[in-house]
Amino acid sequence: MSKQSGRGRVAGLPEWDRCAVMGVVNVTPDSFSDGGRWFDTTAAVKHGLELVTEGADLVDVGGESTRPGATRVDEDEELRRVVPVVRGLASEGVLVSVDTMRASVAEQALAAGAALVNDVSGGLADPAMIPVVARAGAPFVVMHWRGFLQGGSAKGVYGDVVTEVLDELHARVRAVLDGGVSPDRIVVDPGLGFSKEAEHDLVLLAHLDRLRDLGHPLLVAASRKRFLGRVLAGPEGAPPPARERDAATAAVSALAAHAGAWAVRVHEVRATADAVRVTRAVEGARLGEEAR
Ligand code: PMM
Repeated sequence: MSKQSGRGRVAGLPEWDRCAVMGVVNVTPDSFSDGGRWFDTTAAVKHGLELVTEGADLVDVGGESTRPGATRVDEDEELRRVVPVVRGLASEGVLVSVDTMRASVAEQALAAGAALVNDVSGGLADPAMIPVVARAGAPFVVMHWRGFLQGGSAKGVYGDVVTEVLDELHARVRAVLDGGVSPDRIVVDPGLGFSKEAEHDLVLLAHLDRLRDLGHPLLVAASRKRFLGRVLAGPEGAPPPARERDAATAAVSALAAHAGAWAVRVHEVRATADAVRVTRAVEGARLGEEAR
């Protein structure tokens, strides 16, 4: 994908003429951002369908919280949470992404109708992940990840965060390609909030153009994250709770769409669906001027 060719296209998925919207369904009792309200198959499927009605192009289903300090769920429990929700949404014609670090969950979710694998570890957490994705010919989100310890640890120390994230993502993309995943099915993601402080997330957002130089469609997942709480709180204040960060999330969606992101991943879809459409309309107006 050249810089000129826009936000890029992912083989095996539809092509949108704007930044796509990925709605989040966390099927977890302990998610920091939606408090496990959808911890039930029927409620989770219903919520996913509502997100589509609100304008989600894809729905990302996850059964394991990745928040700092969260304990891992065991494999059977993750399968039990995720697979029926994937099946339920896919059977309704929803384009489903599965958010997992486990190859077994990815494999069973793909068999249940998932169209995309979203692995926050970029294939690092489970050595069987890349072979499973390659064999299935599935699109794969490769996120920047430095391991299970997050925030406050040495893993969150950077000299030049943009260059280091770029280099580390580049190395992961190489490993994924070497493992047989086709280049036109790889999506990259800076991993906002993962081993990163608020200032790192902001610098990465300021340089999405450099992340696009990796040559793969870019996913930006800022929704309700800590750095937004910090920005909204100001230097002295207390950060608002996750649920009160949706307007700030929509602002990031517009910025990311304008910077050429392929997709944004959000919990509250409606405002972001509007943001990406307004961004598209402004881009259309500019293209119209340039054509005149
Ligand atoms: N962040 C969370 C979960 N999954 N997937 C991708 N690709 N990128 C992210 O930054 C990311 C993710 C954080 O968890 P949440 O859904 O509970 O906010």
